[in-house]
Amino acid sequence: MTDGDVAAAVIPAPALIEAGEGSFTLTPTAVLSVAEPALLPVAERFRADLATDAGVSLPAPEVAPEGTVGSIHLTIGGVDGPARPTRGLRADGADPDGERHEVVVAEDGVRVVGVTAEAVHRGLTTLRQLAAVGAGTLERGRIVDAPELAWRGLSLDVVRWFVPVAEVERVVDVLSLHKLNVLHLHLTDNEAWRLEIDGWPGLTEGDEGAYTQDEFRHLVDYARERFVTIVPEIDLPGHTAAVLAAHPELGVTAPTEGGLPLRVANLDPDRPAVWAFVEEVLGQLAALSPAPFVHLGGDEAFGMPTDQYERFVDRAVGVVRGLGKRVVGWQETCRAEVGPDEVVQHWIDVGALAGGDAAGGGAGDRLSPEVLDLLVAHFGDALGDLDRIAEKGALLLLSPTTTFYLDQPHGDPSLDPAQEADRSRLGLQFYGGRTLEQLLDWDVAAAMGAVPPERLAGVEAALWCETVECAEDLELLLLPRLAGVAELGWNASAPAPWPDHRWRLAVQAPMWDRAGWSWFRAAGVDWPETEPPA
Ligand code: TNX
Repeated sequence: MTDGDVAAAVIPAPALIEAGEGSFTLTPTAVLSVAEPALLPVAERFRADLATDAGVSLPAPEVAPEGTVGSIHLTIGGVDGPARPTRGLRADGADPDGERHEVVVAEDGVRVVGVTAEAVHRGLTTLRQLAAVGAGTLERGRIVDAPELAWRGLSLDVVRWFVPVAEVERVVDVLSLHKLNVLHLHLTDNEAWRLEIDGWPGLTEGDEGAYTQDEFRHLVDYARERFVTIVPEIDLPGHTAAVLAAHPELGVTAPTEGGLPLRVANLDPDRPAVWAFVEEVLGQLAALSPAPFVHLGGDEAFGMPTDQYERFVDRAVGVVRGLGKRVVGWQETCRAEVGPDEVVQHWIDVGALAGGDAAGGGAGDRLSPEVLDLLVAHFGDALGDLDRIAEKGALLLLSPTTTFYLDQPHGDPSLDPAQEADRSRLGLQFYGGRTLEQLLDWDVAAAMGAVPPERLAGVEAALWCETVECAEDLELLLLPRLAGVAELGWNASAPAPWPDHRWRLAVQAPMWDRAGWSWFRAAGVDWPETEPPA
């Protein structure tokens, strides 16, 4: 099968595609059947999605006895191949090899087999995309697929712009459509605190929004139904100006240095009241969130003496462990006592910051020497962090800015003049632009430095919302780049080449329109109709 065939029009690109002859058309009289009741919710989800994606209404799913195969039949069972096993860490603690599935489109119907209910859902996601592209008609053939990396996520800043619950749901929908499986919610920062904590009303008072604990539970359930795990982050000990505004006795704030937005706002580990606060917050969060991981932040504790920072992180890690959870922390936490149980999220591209890289150019070109000195002084330590992670045997989550930061401005011009105006406003201009093609140009092995392959948890994109003012802004930064991120996680060692990905984006775009998402019409892709690459 060539990439010109409709069966290949799937993002991320499947591991194995075998073409058949002819096609099968989904009609309202098709029977949607499941081999066991556990698959009914998965089938219901598919039915609802398909109505939006392809305008096809299937009847309600039914449990069919062994041997009675409906037009679309779903089973949990063994799947042979592709040879590559999924590696990495699951954010929900499940077996990494639980997403393997097979989709067979034959003359008389469709069969989806997955090793778990989640794997069946991933196969049905392939089917959604194919049905949307073919307007309900599926090319015959067989797809066998599994992701290369187990943790494939998005870190979403809900602080700088308060992302309403309904918009978080839409982000989950976009993640699920691209087979991404983690939504990391950055819930607290200098500007605000976005989760209500019982007994601490001052944290959220006066802000334009915060999630109630019930809303948080709702989001966890909404995401779980779409096989996305929510990992919550409380950013400590830096980035805590919102805490210190309400409770100045807990730490130290200082004016911004050198005209840079490097805010000093740190909780002080040597004040006993800090630990009453941290234990209460993390205790409530651990009770609220079913995920085995809690993200402790740990980034950019500007102005905090190193020994104090390490003391803080060590004790906070102990608090999380004591609550029966495991820790994720931003890169800087690898300088404290993290070990094989902890996940360290690597983000600082020192090379790109100071000198620039071949593809994107560096921030160094756009900063004054004084400012650059300040940054290099703070971020200089970052050069040794991959070695520290390797030495300590911690797990590595890859989010290097140059590839995974979706708050970089779009590097491509837009075909839509209104979006071309948005482009100069959206994303931090500091970074320079990144094109869709540059995004795909990534070497996972190089990004890991000395960390051995078996310690790689996975990848996460990050969307920081300093420049976001509405849902449309957020979606314009997200799409279509998130589709590229999905490609890098699913096929980390061998992502689809740009001409293939570019074609897939173009054929998928009408589906985004049907869902009502805003997306960036990057020049260089032939939206929305295109000829397959030669
Ligand atoms: C650094 S990345 C931050 C965020 C900013 C971001 C802007 C990280 C762990 N911290 O607070 O929003 O840069 O790209």
